Formats: sequence, structure tokens, C-alpha cells
Amino acid sequence: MQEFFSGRLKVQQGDITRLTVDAIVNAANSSLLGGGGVDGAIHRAGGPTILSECREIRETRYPEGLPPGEAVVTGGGNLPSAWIIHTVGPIWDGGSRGEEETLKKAYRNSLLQARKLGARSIAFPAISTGVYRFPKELAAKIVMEVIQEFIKEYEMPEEIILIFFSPSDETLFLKVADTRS
Ligand code: AR6
Repeated sequence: MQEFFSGRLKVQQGDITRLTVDAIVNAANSSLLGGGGVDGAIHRAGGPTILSECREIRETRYPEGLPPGEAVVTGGGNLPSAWIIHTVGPIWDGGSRGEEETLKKAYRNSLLQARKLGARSIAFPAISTGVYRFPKELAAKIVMEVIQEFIKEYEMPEEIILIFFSPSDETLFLKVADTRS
């Protein structure tokens, strides 16, 4: 594990479904009805109440689907974390369709939701860098910027964790982060 910003940001390798934190973030899609990758892992480990809460959110608040960059909250089901913050990252399409801005919004809106919940700790997967193909180095640069900005403004959540499933993704992130902190 490596720390940045006086310990307020922690970077580690692992499975987000195993973390005991107040809130974990799901890299969902606009349907909110599940998928592969980390989304699939969260729904599998968390059980069916998460999907029923997602359906309810779709029916009552987002009948057209959750727009990329926005974030909503459900309970954590059987997971150790109390809450799941579902956000939708951008699908990478060359970089001229606002993908960077949308990725920033996904992180920032998730942090704002955590703050509203009173969460002290939050963990993020590497949003959009899997199936959605966002370039990993660029994502790392953006994530460091958005977190640095956020912690200057707000005191909660006090612990922000970035968790990488693959050790090589963690290494790549740390390479970018070390030059920027
Ligand atoms: N813990 C932490 N990180 C994980 C885990 C896990 N258990 N499993 C995978 N990852 P992706 P996206 C990492 O594809 O690019 C889904 O089908 C993975 O190694 O899950 O935002 C959704 O429903 C990668 O670094 O998310 C959407 O349709 C990161 O999570 C679509 O994929 C993100 O990869 C979203 O694509």
C-alpha cells in the first residue's frame, strides 16, 4: 500500500468486494442492472437486494438510465461496506467526446455522495479503464487531480482508497502518481 496527500489517499491492490470501508464505488453502466467486471463482482458478492434497489432507482428517478458522470447510492447488501455508490464512467471513444470531463465528474460526484452520507472511508475501482477502454495513464492523471482538488475543499470522507485488481495496473498508477504528488 502507498499513501499520498498526508495519508488521505491510499493506493492498494486487491478485490474491492472484500474491503471493509463505509462505501465502495461501482463502475456500473447506465442501465444500473449489472454487467461484467467489477460491477458483476459487486452484485455477485453483495446479493440480490442491490439489484432491487437499482431497479427502484431506475423506475423512480432515472427511467432513461443513469447518465455518465452521475452517481447514486444503494445499501451494501451482504458486503462489508454499508453503501455502494454506483457511477457510470465514460466509454473511451478517442478522447474528443468529453471523456476526460465525464471521468472527473464520476469521481467527484461519487465523493460528494459519500460526503452526503457521512461516510468516513470510500474505495474506488479504476473506473472506465476495463471494458470502457479509457487509457490507464490518462485516467491516473485525472484521478490524482480530482482527488487533490476534493480534499482541499472537504474534510470528509477522510480516507480515500484506490484499489487495483491487477498488480500491473497498480504499478502503472503509482508511476504516474509519484510524479504528480
Ligand atoms: N475489485 C476491484 N477492481 C476490479 C474488480 C474487483 N473485484 N473486478 C474488476 N476490477 P470494468 P469499466 C477492475 O470493466 O471499464 C461492466 O460490465 C478491472 O481490472 O469493470 O468502467 C459494467 O456493467 C478494471 O481495472 O469497468 C459496464 O458495462 C476496473 O475494475 C462496464 O463494465 C474497471 O473495469 C464498465 O466498464
